[in-house]
Amino acid sequence: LARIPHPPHRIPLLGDLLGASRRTPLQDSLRYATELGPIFRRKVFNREFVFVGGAALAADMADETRFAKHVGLGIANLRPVVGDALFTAYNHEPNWQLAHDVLAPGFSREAMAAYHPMMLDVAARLTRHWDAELAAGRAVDVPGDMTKLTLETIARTGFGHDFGSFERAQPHPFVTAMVGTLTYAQRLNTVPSPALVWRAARRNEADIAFLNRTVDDLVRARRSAGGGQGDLLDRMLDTAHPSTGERLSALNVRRQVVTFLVAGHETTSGALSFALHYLSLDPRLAARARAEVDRVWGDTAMPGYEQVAKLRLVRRVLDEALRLWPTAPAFAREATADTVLAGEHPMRRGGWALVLTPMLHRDPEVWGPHPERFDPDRFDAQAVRARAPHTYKPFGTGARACIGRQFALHEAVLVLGLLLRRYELRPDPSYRLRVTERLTLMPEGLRMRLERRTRTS
Ligand code: MNH
Repeated sequence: LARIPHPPHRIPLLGDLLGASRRTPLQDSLRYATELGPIFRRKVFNREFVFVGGAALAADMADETRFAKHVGLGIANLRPVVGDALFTAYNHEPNWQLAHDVLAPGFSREAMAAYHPMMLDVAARLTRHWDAELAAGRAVDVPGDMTKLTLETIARTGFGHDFGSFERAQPHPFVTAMVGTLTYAQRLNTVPSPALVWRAARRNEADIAFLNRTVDDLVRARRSAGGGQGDLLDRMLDTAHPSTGERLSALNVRRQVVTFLVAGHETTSGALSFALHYLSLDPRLAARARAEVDRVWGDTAMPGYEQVAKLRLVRRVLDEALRLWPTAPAFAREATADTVLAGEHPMRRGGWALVLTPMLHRDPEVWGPHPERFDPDRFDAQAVRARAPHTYKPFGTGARACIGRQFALHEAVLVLGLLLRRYELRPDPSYRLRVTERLTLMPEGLRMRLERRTRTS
């Protein structure tokens, strides 16, 4: 450990807490990474954490024969909420493999093609809302509306449920409770729990109870309806493991539903918001992307499932937004046996480090001298082929990588295509990107004006 640099002004007891912000721990760590290099440590009270932002180190940690997911920090803080559900399960917990095998077919091509018409339906609710805002001369609340869209999409496709988000002036209380638990879980990293005021802990318990109640109602409704159309919830309730015949317990189903409702919308909402931010700042890029949508989709009101993946530039815009702001901005890896990281740093079995994805995605060795520049052409086929493996990880890595990746990409490309085809995006000239953190990243206060598009071609 001694060879790993740390911030210069360590105070006894508090460690490197000085100058650290409780609200933006990730962006703090990014600042440290710039000063301290590709690997560094931070001490918070008596706990020492190792952070990795360099591409060579992160690539070594992607080696599944020596490293695996580590459930620590923010993720471990979510265990009281979702226990051994897919995202928060320890590698050795049997419910991980069980749920993974039962739920993976819910993300197959065939499953995705069945979700597609529902995704179009939810997107139409967004454009109706945006048309109304436009007609009223109002700017739109981008992250707020993207959250409505993505929550309705996962609720509808996965669980046959409608939260009615677009019919509400305020976010659905499910979202408020979710933001509460995510924020609380993040705060537990930077403040030791005894110092947390009793009220925050109580509030968190109330939030968890609300999430559980919402989900229990939803599950009860499905059971009394005698099943749905073969969605994720049907899989959770009725599908036995293909080889062991085992089923998810009722408690585990509840934890999976909460997991999927949260993991299935919060990060996609941020990704769409960042992409729209960069598109609004670059009218020439937006015009190129729009021309692609016109060329591939024409005037088809309902682009088909197959038409979505054909929007190559729109997809690159999304990839590039997730490069600069991977909305699940870190993942932890632990050594599965004593090993030496990158031939340099000895690690004991169980020792772990946090990979800071936004740093990895800015390593000049990989991304060149101007990594801050937004440039979707970094993802054209030739550039991708030329890049070293394990240098782009917005969806994590290995066996525990994101199960919803294709779902998120399909939904986001579809929606960006529909929005580009319908509107011109006018940024608020006074807006400066500010990123809020609640384990995930979101552009704070992003509003923009719309114009109905007049087709020129
Ligand atoms: Mn998702 C795991 C990022 C969309 C459900 N997701 C992960 C991980 C990252 C991630 C990173 C790995 C975390 C870790 O190693 O500790 N996920 C994203 C991003 C988007 C996203 C950036 C959108 C953009 N995720 C989705 C969607 C769903 C989903 C959509 C569900 C519909 N993700 C999951 C689940 C896991 C996960 C479930 C846990 C998988 C496992 O451990 O087996």
